[in-house]
Amino acid sequence: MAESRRAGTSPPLFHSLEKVYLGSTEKVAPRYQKMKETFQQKYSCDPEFYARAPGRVNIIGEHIDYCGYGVLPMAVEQDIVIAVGQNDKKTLNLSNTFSSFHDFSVSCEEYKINGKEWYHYFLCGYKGLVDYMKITSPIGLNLLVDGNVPKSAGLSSSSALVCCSGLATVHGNGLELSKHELAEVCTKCEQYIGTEGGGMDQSISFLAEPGTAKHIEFDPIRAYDVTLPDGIVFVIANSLVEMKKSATAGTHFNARVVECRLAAKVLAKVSGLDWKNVRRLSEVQQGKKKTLDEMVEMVDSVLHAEPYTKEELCQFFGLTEDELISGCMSPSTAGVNSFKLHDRAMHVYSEASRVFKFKSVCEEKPANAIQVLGGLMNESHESCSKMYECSCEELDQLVSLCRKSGAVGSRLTGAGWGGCTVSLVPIASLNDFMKAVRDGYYAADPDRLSRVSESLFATQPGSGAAILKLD
Ligand code: A2G
Repeated sequence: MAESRRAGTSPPLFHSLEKVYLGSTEKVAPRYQKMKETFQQKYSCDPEFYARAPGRVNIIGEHIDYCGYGVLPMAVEQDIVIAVGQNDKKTLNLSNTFSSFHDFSVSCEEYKINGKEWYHYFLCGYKGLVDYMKITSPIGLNLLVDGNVPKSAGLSSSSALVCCSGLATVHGNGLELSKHELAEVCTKCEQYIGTEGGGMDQSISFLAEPGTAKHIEFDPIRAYDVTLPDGIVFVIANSLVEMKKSATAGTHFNARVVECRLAAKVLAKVSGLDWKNVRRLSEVQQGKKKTLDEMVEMVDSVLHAEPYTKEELCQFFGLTEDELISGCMSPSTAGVNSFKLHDRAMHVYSEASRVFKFKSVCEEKPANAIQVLGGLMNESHESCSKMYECSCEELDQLVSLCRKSGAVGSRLTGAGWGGCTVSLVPIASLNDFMKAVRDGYYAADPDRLSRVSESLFATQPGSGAAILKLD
């Protein structure tokens, strides 16, 4: 098993454009030049450095990172870049190259994270790192943000901004931190904005390396190279249904986190474990020393398929409703009263098992590797759609069109409820595939068609976050 690097020996942070963009600088150099000019116009000086952090596509392992299980993503080329300079006014001056994201200035010592505007994601990363690094007298920063990760599309644009902000904050204050530590801190600080996700997005944004997907495990974060088979390519197709994780967190994302937590506690109590301290489904597996297949059987025998109510759970645990809410739920989910514990736990244990199978097929390379990998991706989608209920009509439609158009496997990627699909496509059928998906999904609607070039594209594993200093 090829382990990339363990905590403490992270991939390097300082890079040249050539290394970050795999030699294709002609395409990206004008972007940086333009940022430099805009920065000069705004702040009357040159940026001192650029921080960049990529988005990601998750190949397999959905909604299991926050349950303690490993995932298998890769970085995409699309990223957030921040041009950074210091100021002596103790202010954070934030500007965005997209005019719809308005400028924002605040004291670098007194600010609030209490909204969902774009700069609050910057502030999450800023606060997380200032606190972690114990920076008592932060330096004022002038910042210009530019991003090309599609928004609300499941490619992790918001985490890329949080990670990029964390990196800009550390380096802008003249400090350094390993990529592993940056990933750990950025994972935690995203909770300032109210989502209770796991660490997948932040880990891959920092630890990605070109040419390899990563198997990422948590507590502590570890990243292992996964070499994908030759002769295939991953194609991303955006359904163009926007998934607003922050806006719908109460009903969708955070509710799933709570259902998984409650399922873990029920399984732990039935198994005689210390259920009050158990919070994740992986802890039940470890506590009982069972395989994932045995956990799937346990879910079937212990949890009923009908949704649980708060009343039933209170009775089962011997808790009052207030105790249940404060101990197991979260402010945004306090009003939820239907918990599909069986289906959510079934998804998590079976998906965790698919990640291990996917990884071992990549390592062992059997003759039918591509078919097996595609099959695992298809099973993952079915489980996301039916057991986890995080798909939507358009995603299901797109996945089935992708399969009919030559993909060996296709699934939603990221949180779901909209956003993108990822498909495994043999290189030999790539052109036919692209044409069939374009005609079948995008050409039917003028709005979709106008966005097809940024919505349907083949991707390869890109590089992780970096600091760039350009002449
Ligand atoms: O959904 C989101 O992208 C989560 N990220 C990520 O951790 C993972 O749970 C994913 C579903 O697999 C954040 O909450 C930042």
